[in-house]
Amino acid sequence: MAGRDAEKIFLSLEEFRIEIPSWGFANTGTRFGKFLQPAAAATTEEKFSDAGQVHRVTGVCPTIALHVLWDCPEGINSAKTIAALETKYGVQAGSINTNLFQDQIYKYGSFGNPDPEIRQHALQHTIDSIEIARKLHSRDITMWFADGSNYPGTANIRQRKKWFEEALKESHNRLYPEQRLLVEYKPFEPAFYHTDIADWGMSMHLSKTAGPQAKVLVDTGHHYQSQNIEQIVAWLLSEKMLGGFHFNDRRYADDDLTLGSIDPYQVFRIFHEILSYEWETGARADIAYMIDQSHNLKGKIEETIQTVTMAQQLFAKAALVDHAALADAQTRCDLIRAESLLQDAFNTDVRPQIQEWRTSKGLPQDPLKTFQESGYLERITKERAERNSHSVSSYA
Ligand SMILES: [Mn+2]
Repeated sequence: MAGRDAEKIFLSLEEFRIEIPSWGFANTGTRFGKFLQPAAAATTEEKFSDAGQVHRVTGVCPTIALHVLWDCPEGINSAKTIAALETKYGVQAGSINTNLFQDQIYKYGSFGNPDPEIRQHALQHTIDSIEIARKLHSRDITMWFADGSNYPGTANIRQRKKWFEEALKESHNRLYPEQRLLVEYKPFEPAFYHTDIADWGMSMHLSKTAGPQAKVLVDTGHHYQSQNIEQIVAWLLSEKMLGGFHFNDRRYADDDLTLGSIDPYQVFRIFHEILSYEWETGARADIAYMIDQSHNLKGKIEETIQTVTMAQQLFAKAALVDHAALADAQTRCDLIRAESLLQDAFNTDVRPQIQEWRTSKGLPQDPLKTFQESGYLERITKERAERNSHSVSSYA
C-alpha cells in the first residue's frame, strides 16, 4: 500500500470513535420472547464493566449510551452512582436516551397522546433526562418515539404533529448551551398504520422547529427496504442537520443485526458521504457515531467488539477514496472511473494498517482474540449464571 494511503487510514483511525449501548449487554429478545444468556448484564454496574472490556481491547469506545429508565432508576440521584462507575470501569456516560414507550400510560402515545396530562408527564421525563445528562456531562439527549396508530381514522395526524412541535420546542428550551437534542425517526413498529415521526423529513422539520440545538438521528434500521440511506445522509449534511447515527444492520426491517453483517457496502457508502462532505467543505462533520443493536443469539461482548472493529474497517476504507479524482470523474461523467474509485477503496484490505495503528496505541492487534483469552467471559458467566437463569433482567 502506498504511504499516502497508509497515512489516510492512520488519520481516519485517530478520529474515529463509536459509542456502545448499555442495552447491548443485557438480555434482549424479540416480540416472541427472550433467550437468556448466562453472562448477560443485569445491572448498570455490570453494563459499565462489560463496556469497559470493549474499550480496553478496542480503544475506540470511551462512552456508553444510557437508557434513563433502565440505567438511571433513581433519576437524577443515579448520577452519583454512575459517576463512580465511570471512574471504576474507565468508560464515560455517553448519550442519554429518554424512555417514552415503556410505561403503561404511553399506550396511546407520549408527546402525541390526546391526554394533556400524559403529554406533560412525557415532557417532564424529557426535562429530567436533560438534567441527568447535565449532571453526567453528557452532550446528547436522544429521543425515539413509539407514537403512532394501528388503524386508519383512529388518530388526528395533524393535531399530533402540532403536539410534537410544541413538546419538542419546550424540551429544546430546557437544554443547556452545550447540549443537543437528537430526534430519531422510524416508519413503522410498534405502530403499524402511522408513526408520528416516520422519516427523516419529519424529523428534520421537528428539529428545525424545536431550535438550533436539535438535530436528526439516523438509525440505519429505521427505513423501508432498499431505501437509499446515504442519500438521506448527504441531504442532512447539506442542511447541517445530521446529529448522529444508531448503527446496526438489517435484512428485512429493524432487525438490529451486527453492523456490516448483511451489507457492509452500505455502511461504507454512508461513511463515504460524510468524508466526502468534509473534504469538500473543509469542515469536520459533528456527528455522534453510536450503535443500537440487540444481541439475542451471539455473545454480547464479543458481538459488540465485532461491531466496533467492523465499523473501524469500513470507516478506514471510506477514508481511502480519492476525493479529487472522484470529483473530476463525476464532472466529466466518467461513470466507470467514478464507480471504480469507490469500489477500489471498498475492496482494499485495511486490516494490516489497522493492526499497525493498534500497536502504535499499545492496543491488542486482535481485540476479539485478546478478549476471548482474557478469562473475563468465564468469570462473569460463573458470577451471573445462577442469577440470570431465573431472573428476567431489564428489557431493551
Ligand atoms: Mn435507535
